[in-house]
This record gives sequence, structure tokens and C-alpha cells, in this order.
Amino acid sequence: MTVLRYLTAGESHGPALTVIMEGMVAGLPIEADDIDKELARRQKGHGRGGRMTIEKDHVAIQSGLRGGLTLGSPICLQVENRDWKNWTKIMAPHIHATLNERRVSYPRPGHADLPGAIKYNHRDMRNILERSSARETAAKVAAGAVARRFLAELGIQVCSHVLSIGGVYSAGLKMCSERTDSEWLTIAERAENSPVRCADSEAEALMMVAIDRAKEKGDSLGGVIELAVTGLPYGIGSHVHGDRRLDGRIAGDMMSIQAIKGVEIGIGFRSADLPGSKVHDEIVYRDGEGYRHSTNRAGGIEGGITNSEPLVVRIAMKPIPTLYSPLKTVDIDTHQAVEATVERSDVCAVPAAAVVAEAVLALTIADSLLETTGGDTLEQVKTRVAAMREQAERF
Ligand code: EPS
Repeated sequence: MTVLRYLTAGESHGPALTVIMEGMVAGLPIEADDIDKELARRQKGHGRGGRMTIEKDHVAIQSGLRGGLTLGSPICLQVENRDWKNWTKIMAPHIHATLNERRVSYPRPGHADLPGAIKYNHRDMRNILERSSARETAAKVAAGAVARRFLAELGIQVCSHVLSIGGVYSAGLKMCSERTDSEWLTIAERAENSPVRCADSEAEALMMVAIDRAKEKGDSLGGVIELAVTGLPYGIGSHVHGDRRLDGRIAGDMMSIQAIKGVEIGIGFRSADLPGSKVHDEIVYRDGEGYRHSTNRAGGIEGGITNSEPLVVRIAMKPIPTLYSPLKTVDIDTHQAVEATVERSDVCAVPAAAVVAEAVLALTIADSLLETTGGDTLEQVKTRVAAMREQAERF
């Protein structure tokens, strides 16, 4: 992040999650409701655990807005943890905390527990898991809601759907390289009403069965999420240096989300197996639209720069490491073999991760866009984006 920066703070069972965003333009209309809607979307999904019945995430806007408009100053957002009231003694920041209750000494394979504990020299791995927890993603979603609103003012939409869960794929959808802006939005709209955020009703039913089976077995499931950004002009990102390439920034930011293990842009890994003639998208000129492509295998980015086609990102989420039928591990007190700790968790959080990834993608795009356009007010950015669109049409 260069122009638009943000930092989150907060433990999963601490009092609240906080995010401070700096670099957002002045004059952007924001309501708490815009943010709460996104927080509610993140809480949904078949396969989520007990925590979601405790929380009803709601944002408290602490700074950066007046009269419903951003001021250009840092925006501070807070999401209270309702569960905090059950953890006040254990998670207390002062010296009288009851540290031995709920101490974690059996690290979970695949979790930050052990490497984090060794690195920070914590004999209680709760000191690691409280921060590595995906609860932090509520703060990312709150900040992302502001970025989304900013992009929407410029005619740019970020959307997603779940492509697979536990190896069950949505097979009934048109190839991602063939979809137009409006087809992406239709798929995302269908996904919005699905308990697994899946646009294919046959696959949806099978995904839900797979999640129920995993739950019965005490197991967990990952999956693949497809995201698209529509309405982008030519020219966001740059070829001139590696750290300005938009695809590089997206990949880094996607991999920074808890449990994300793979990222592809456009047809991604598949392009490695095909000849150039089946990979690159032919350029066409359409009156009123300007330069477009007959297909979109590149996923809307060439040379690190947006090319006005839908920007397509696919991410792989690993199964959550907390297993109710735990894997083998080692007790850090005795070095004896034991079964890993069971912390309350989700069987599958892929649908929620799609909402988180939308938020993070909105932040990445908003940052890169602001770097390209400059501007301190929404009106200045709107004028600049309109000029970029006009230049591409006239070119
Ligand atoms: C989550 C909150 C967490 C977990 C889950 C997601 O709350 P708790 O630990 O109290 O149940 O449900 O986090 C994880 C699976 C994880 O590994 O950290 C949330 O708000 O999304």
C-alpha cells in the first residue's frame, strides 16, 4: 500500500478490533450501514462455528467522517467483540489476568501456534492464536467497505463467488475468460443468495453435503474463490517497475489473508500448459467502447496494467487447521506426543473468506488507482478517471 494505508489491531477475544485507514480522499459519502452490511456478509456461510452466533458485528466510526462525508483525515473504525465479556479475566491486559485458564500448550499442525510461540518465546500459545485468528478479518472488511464505496462512486464493482469447496466444483458456469462485466455481476448476485456463495445450484447442494460430512468426521474443508473487478479503466498499475505492477500487488495482498495459499490472475496456471495462440487475447476496436479483447484469459491485466476487461483473481484457501478430530502434535511442556488443541472453529470458512478477499482486493485497487490519479477529493479523482476513459477511447 502506498497512498491508501491501513493498520489493524485487536485480539480475537479482546475488547474490539480496530482499523485505521489513512489516505482516503475527502468528500466520500459513507454511512455506518454501508460497513455493517459488509460485516454481516462476512458472518454468513454454511459451515461456520459457534462464534458467529455470539457476534453481531457492528462498526463504531471513531474518526475521519463528519456529516456523512470523509474529511481526508485518518478514518478509525472499531468492531466490538461481544465474546469479550466471557474472556475479561483471561484476556485482561493488566497484571491480574488469569493466565493459566485456557492456556494452550498443544500446537495445532498448520496453525501459527508453534512457529509463533518459538519466535516470540511465549509458553502459552494463546498469545499467538489470539492475533493469528481470522477474527481479524472483520477489521479488514470494515476498511474494505470504505474502499468499495469509493470504487463504486467511480463505476467500479468488486464481486466474488465460490468456485469449489472440498474438491466439489461449480461446473455449470461459463469459462471465466468468456464472461462480460454484466455476466460477472449476475454470477455474484446468484452467489449472494447461496449459503456457500456458489452460483451453481447443483454444486451448491453437493458443497453443503461435503461440509456436513466433514463436520461429522471432525474435519475441515478449504476451497477456491473467484473474484472479479468490473468497470476498471485502462491504466491502473504500471509496467515500469516490479513494485508498481498491479498483479504483483494483488498476489501479495491476497496471500496476506489468513489461510490463503494460492493466487492466480486470469487463467493463471493453465496458461503454462497452452501455446501462446491459445493464451493471449486478440485486440479488437469497438465503436463507443474503444480497444477491447475478444477473450479475457489475461484476467484484465497486461504488463501489470489494467486493460479495461474484468479483472479476474482466483484464490485457494486451505482447510482451517483446527480439527475436532485432532492431528498428532507435541506437548510443549513434556515433549510427549499428544493430540492437538481443539479451539472453537469453523468447519469451512470459504464463503466468508470470499467476502474478506473482496474487501482486500477493493483496498488494493483503490490504493493503486489513487497512486495513478492523485487527488485529495472525490471530485478530483472522478474528473481524472473520466479523463483516463476518454483518452483510451480517443487513442
Ligand atoms: C472468526 C472468529 C474465531 C473463529 C474463526 C473465525 O472465533 P473463535 O476463535 O472465538 O471461535 O470462529 O477463526 C478461526 C477459524 C481461526 O483459525 O482463527 C471470525 O470472526 O471470522
